[in-house]
Parts: sequence; C-alpha cells; structure tokens
Amino acid sequence: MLEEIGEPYDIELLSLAAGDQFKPAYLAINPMAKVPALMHDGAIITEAAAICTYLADAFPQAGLSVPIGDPRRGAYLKWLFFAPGCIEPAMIDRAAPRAEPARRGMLGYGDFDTVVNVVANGVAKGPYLMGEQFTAADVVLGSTLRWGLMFKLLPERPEFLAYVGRLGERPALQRAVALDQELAAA
Ligand SMILES: N[C@@H](CCC(=O)N[C@@H](CS)C(=O)NCC(=O)O)C(=O)O
Repeated sequence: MLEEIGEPYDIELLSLAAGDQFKPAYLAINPMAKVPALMHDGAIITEAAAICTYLADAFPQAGLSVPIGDPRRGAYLKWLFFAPGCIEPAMIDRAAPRAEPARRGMLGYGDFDTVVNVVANGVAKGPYLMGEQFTAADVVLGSTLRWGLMFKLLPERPEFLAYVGRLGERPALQRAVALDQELAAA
C-alpha cells in the first residue's frame, strides 16, 4: 500500500520470533501484539484493512480511494471489509477446523464455498474489484488471496490466479516484494 501511495516512509522491523510484539514499547502501539501498525501525523492506526483505508483517504492524489459521495463507495467498502471479515476467518476455520463445527448461522462469513464463489465473481471481470480503478480494496483483498493461495488455504480458481497475476504486474507490488526479500535476507 505504501509503495502504491508513492510517498516516503520508514519501516521499523520487529522480530516476531523473538517476541518483540509483546514488549511494552510495542504493546503501547498495538495492545493486540500484532503487526502491522502505522504512525502518521502523530496518529497510530492498526489493522491492515483500516491502515489501507486510512492511507487511501489521506493521500487522495494516489487515486486509491473511492470518495464519500461516489455511488461506488459502498461496493469499495464492502470489499475492504470482506477480506478480514469473511475470507480470512473462512480460510483459518478450514485450516484449523473446530472440534465441534459451528452452524452456518453462527459464522459471520457463512460458509467457505460461498465466500470463495463470491470472491471469484468479484474478481472475475477485472481488471480490479472496482473495474478499471485499482483501489485500496485490491491491496487488502489481493494480499489475502495471495497469502491464501501461497499457503494452499484457497482453491486455485482460475479467477483467483488471473487476478493475482494482474496484481503481480504492478510495479508497486514488485517493489514491495523485492523490499521484503531484501529485509528478510538482512
Ligand atoms: N487483524 C490483524 C492481524 C495481523 C496479523 O495477523 N499479524 C501477524 C503477522 S501477519 C502477527 O502480528 N503475528 C504475530 C503474533 O501473533 O505473535 C490485521 O489485520 O492487521
């Protein structure tokens, strides 16, 4: 998301393996002991989807938001919430099933197959969730799909593969992946 915004930023790395996320200095930033966290203009924002929504609104010149008043805003917000609210819990429940399965009505995401079908329909037409406009919703949902496919938590639906293929052509994502690899190797 930061590479898509194109403004300068600093990264502060934590070692999750060493438990940096549980140290008081970081718990003061995010009491959930989870990364990522963003600091901007003195404000701290946590939760990846909230961070991306915030950045898209804070830097409108990047064109990654669908602004208030635009009739497409509702669909944009739906996709931003859909990844952490439906896709991620559906994948995790599939990977680590409950001893006693929950009724469909108890699960906010309903059921895995419906989630997969709805997302596949959402990305099928493309090139992006909102059509020609690439938005923060693609950063959030696209990251979730890339992660789910990488760990084989999602089926390799042709719609998913085509969509993440399009995302992979974006120079910002290529820069971010290269930076991740550089940081991981350091
Ligand atoms: N709800 C959080 C979840 C973030 C998350 O799962 N972060 C993982 C790394 S990808 C983490 O911090 N794991 C460290 C731990 O749980 O100790 C978000 O969407 O930002």
